[in-house]
Amino acid sequence: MQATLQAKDFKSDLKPIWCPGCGDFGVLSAIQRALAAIGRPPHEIAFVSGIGCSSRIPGYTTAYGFNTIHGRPLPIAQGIKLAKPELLVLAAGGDGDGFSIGGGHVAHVVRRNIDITYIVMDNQIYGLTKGQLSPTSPRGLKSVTSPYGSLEGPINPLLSVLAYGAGYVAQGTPADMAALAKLIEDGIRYPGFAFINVQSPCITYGSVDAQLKQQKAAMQDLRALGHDSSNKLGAYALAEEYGTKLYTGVFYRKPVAEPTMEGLAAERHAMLREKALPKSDILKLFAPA
Ligand SMILES: Cc1ncc(C[n+]2csc(CCOP(=O)(O)OP(=O)(O)O)c2C)c(N)n1
Ligand code: SF4
Repeated sequence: MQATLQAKDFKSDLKPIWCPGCGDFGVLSAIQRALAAIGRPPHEIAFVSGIGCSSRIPGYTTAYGFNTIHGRPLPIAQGIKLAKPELLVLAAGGDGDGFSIGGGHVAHVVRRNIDITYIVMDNQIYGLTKGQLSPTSPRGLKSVTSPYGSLEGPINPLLSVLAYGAGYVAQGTPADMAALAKLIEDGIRYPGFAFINVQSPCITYGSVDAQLKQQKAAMQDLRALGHDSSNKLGAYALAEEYGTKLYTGVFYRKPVAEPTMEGLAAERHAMLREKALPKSDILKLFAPA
């Protein structure tokens, strides 16, 4: 029998090179705790990321990791899950990775409902490339690419993923690591695509109002507010407040999960296998009439 796993079993020997105080340290610990609670050994987990400070995260775990190209963790994670449905597949990255260059992939992973848990470390800035505007930066933000304040409004990741039809949409922060670990665990247990937006502060280039101390004061737990996570319209209304209020918890959890694409694909393969010609007869298809 498998010995009980602990968070330290998911900690690799690599020392994170994030700036001291970066929110991603807390996200890493929360993921390690969640994986220990799930209890699948590291070799049964594929952890895919894009490029960015946040996307270094798989390397700091003992799971199989794939640091792909900027904006491409979701297509690669989908391919892995379809090829090896028995694996637990996680995808992670930054807000730029997920909602700017990679934004076009989100709708499609949602509509396919592939059983992947996608964690976005949303620091509202490009951290790795030294502080350019990101798609979730607030309007007016002064950055190296917007020295007089940005003219653009942010996209709303919670609202867009809800509108695409995701079955599990949550938000957390490393300011409450135990709650974040629980959200990640729930997302992994949800049988379908799960999205967790994490307000993970960039202490070097990010806004001073979004640091852990300010988050601790601002966060409001959705359950404590009486939100019923099966109420989709209620979830939309709360998600509208992205950027103004820091709601944490599950915005929406589909009460009855829909079939996953890897499940449907397995059924289709079984059906086609029944009708398939024996290998020895395949060449007969090309025989002249
Ligand atoms: C195709 C491509 N375009 C641009 C880049 C440069 N680049 C690397 S990381 C990054 C953005 C990082 O921001 P984010 O995804 O929000 O992650 P963070 O570093 O803030 O965690 C960019 C633009 C790249 N590596 N590849
Ligand atoms: S630049 Fe920002 S996001 Fe990157 S490691 Fe430093 S604090 Fe974290």
